[in-house]
Amino acid sequence: MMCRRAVIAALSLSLVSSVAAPAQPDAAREKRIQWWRQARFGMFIHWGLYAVPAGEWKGQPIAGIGEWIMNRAKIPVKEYELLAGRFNPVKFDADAWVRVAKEAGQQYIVITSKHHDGFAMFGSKASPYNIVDATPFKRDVMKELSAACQKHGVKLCFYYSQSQDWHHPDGLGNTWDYDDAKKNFPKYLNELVKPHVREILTQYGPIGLIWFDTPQRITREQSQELTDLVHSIQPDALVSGRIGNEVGDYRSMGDNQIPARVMDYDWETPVTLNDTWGFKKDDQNWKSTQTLIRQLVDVVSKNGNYLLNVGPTSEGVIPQPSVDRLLEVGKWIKVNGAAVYGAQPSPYPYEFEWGSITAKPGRLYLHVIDWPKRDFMLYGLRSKVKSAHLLAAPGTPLKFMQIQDRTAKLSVLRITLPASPPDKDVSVVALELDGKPTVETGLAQQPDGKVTLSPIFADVTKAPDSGLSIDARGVATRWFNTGDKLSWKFRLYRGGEFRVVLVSSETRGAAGGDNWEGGHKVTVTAGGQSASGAVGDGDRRKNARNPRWQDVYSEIGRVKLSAPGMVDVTVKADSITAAHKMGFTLREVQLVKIEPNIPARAVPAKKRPATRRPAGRAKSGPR
Ligand code: JFZ
Repeated sequence: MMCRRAVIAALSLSLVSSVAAPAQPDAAREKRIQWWRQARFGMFIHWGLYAVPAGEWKGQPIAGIGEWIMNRAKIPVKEYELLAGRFNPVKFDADAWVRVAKEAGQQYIVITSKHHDGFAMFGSKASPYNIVDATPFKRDVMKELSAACQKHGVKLCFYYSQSQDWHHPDGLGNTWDYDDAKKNFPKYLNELVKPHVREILTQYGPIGLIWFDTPQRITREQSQELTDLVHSIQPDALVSGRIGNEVGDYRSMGDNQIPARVMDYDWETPVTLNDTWGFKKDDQNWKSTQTLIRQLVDVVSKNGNYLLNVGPTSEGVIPQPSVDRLLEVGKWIKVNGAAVYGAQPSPYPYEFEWGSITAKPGRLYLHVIDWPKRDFMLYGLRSKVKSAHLLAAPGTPLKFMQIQDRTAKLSVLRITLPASPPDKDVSVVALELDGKPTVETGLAQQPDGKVTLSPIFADVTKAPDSGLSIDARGVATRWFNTGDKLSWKFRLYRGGEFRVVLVSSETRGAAGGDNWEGGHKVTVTAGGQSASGAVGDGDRRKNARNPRWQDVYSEIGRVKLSAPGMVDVTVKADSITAAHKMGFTLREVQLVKIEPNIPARAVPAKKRPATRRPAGRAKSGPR
């Protein structure tokens, strides 16, 4: 029997490869994806029979995500079916749900029409195992949601589990009731999936997209057939990347995964507000509002959409902590929405520690999270800035200057900001430019002196039998081989002495579990000098962009670099500990300048005219 960890690893691997290939680039797709690119922010709703047990079975808490309880507790079909008789969401109010999404600024709703448990949350003729025929509630909640969505101008979309169906004898995933070897998967596709897909596309008006999931062993022909079926009924409906076999209209990242760079294709990340999709009564591990806004702008800055989940209760209520956070995000969006809706990715391919950048024609938006103590500085912007203001204070222009440093071949934008940020979470500076944003796109040192090198930008040299791969987050994983090597080139603007810091990362989502190992000896060579040391676990920090993962910082030495110019960096492991089969996991290499680039006094003090110095106070130091 495979242990659970291995199952999860296998699942994520298969999905990552299934979503990594190009989506179809045809004209029909270009047309149907326009609204989605404009929308940028959606609400995911996981709602089904699993909300009844809410994470507990026969008095026992069941570990893992709530909607997987049937699988995790190996609940027989006959027993699980009884939950339908107890599903009576008397407090369900479609209009109230859609109003929450609307207030939060979410432009589309993706709701589970059928999850892996096989229960249809819509009225269906294809099978009686559905909310209208099998529950005391008897209402077609999707009809009500469709009406509310049309009223409020929110796009309705459906999640549909096309491969896993733990209820149908020929669907995938249920091995405790049905013999996997005897399954007739095409029969299940023909008898249930296609009729279901036809129903959800004909009974509820225009549908924004169908969010297929976990393709598993669906073939390319089968994925294509379902995609064609969707487009034949509603040509404007998108198909998610998780239809499998690269036939979707856009790609899905792994759950809660945000890549470390701007992607040149359309993608979406589904994100949980706590640690489950379907409601679990004991899960109170809520993300902070700041994390949510930070992730939203980070995703948009990298060319993606942010699909944020709620898991309503079996009574039909969205948990209050979810509503509270969504409404706070909505307040932020009311002020800053111009930097999100229809926004294009950052012209810089890489991340900034202080926040994120989004763009529009003739505009850049700086989403500042770490409010600077002094001036805000940005390197590498070539476009001329015409004006700057905070979105929170549209009538108040900000002072700024743009200078060219000839020796460093460097353009510096310096903006004078108020002492405290207008928003406690994320404050947005809008820059009006003299045209389309143009920047130096190469990896470069930042104004704080630091250089950050992500494996996602590295040249990878692999030993012949290496399994090294860069995961969807940009973390180098499966690094077991001392013959593997990553290398980068970056532009150094200001030289000096640098700490060499390795940022290692947890490899699996489960916080605090067995998901990291250290003890490796690693050598970094930068500008011809080397630093070697061990990856230890002394300095653990939650990742600022995704607190789900902890990062482990190890300073392994120092190097001196002289500027300006291009610097080569390589990283190699001299020995790797792999007792727990994780090995060396590298999120980034940092070169941290000991003296920051910004002098203590950013703007030189003006020479005061001698005549105005108060008499009798000879307090000034040496001139
Ligand atoms: C799938 C479902 O199994 C889950 O219940 C939920 O609906 C979620 C949104 O999608 O779970 C996944 C899918 C992909 C990955 C991990 C979990 N992945 O790529 O890492």
